[in-house]
Amino acid sequence: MAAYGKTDTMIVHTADPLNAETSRAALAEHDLTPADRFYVRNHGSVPDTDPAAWTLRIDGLVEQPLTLSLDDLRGLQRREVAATLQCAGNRRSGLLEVRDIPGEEPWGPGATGTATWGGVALADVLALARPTGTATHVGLVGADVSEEAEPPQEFGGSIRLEKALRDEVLLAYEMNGELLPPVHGAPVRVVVPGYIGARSVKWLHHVEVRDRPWEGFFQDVVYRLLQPEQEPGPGVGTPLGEVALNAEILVPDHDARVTAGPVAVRGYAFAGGERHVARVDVSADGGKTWVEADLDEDLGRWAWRLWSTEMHLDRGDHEIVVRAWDSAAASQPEHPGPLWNPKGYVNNAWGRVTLHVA
Ligand SMILES: Nc1nc2c(c(=O)[nH]1)N[C@H]1C(S)=C(S)[C@@H](COP(=O)(O)O)O[C@H]1N2
Ligand SMILES: [Mo]
Repeated sequence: MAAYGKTDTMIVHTADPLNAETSRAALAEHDLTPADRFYVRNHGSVPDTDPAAWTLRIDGLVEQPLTLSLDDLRGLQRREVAATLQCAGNRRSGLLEVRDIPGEEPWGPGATGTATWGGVALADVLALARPTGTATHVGLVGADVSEEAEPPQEFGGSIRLEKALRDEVLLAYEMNGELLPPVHGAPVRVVVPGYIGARSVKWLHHVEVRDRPWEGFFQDVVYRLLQPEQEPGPGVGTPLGEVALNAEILVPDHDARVTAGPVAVRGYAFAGGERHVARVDVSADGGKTWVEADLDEDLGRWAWRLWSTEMHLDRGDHEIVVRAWDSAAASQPEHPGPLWNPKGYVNNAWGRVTLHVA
């Protein structure tokens, strides 16, 4: 872990490629997740990328194909966005309790984190290349080769041109005011605020402007929502994009022992796409009655809201649940049962922890 600059409180799912999530306690400590505890989701080994030799190729449906160096990129206007990244497999463990999901890791609620990202707008780079009138999608390709893919290939994906032209979508070379760490995609990664983490391609080296979505494995086969009876295959299911409203309890930890009386409860809520978190409720009686939690400082429209409240708990075992509401007055499903899907994505059922109160 230390080799990747991570604290030893990370929960490691696989060592190579490194896949590790932040513990609930570590996630609750900061509105902006420090890089040393930010989750890592890798489909291949971290590639060697020498910043001095790095180039970014922009081609496809553009009038002016380009190759940019890191200095070229740094010469463009610097922008900064506070944005939450969240893996589509965040909280998969809740779906695994419903039914097995072979071949997928049991991520808990820590496959998410929030950082400030510094870099240039993808829109500013596209403006130099000038997409043609037939362009509708922007392909994003990383330098890591994934052996999990069929056939093995570089990690890639795409977003619609409309999203790519919005100024929140960054080619980031900084994370929380420091140089982007190698394991998070140095020298340059994409950050697509409001979208599943998979679209925020790390170790970016190629941007391909297209008239259709990316046809690589990580967009066309996986990171798609399947019906329970469907099997993954090219074009099967619905591609995932915007993150669904979700919330989780971080403190106290699941299965914690706490003292009867006032108990501080804290967690996160995140609304993807254009929506924001409007309200967070916590219940100690399975949702019969709810207490409205206090929201932490608003870090901007692309970031989660941490929240906290105090609950008075008597002795005994209690289940505490949380649900959020977004700016469209939508809330979350109570149980993960109906959400089960063969790859285990998008568990946005109520957050839950069991507490032993003595
Ligand atoms: N090149 C590349 N980019 C990638 C990935 C990857 O394996 N390779 N994983 C994606 C997934 S699934 C997620 S959730 C985020 C995780 O970003 P992080 O490791 O910086 O937290 O990166 C995305 N970008
Ligand atoms: Mo992910």
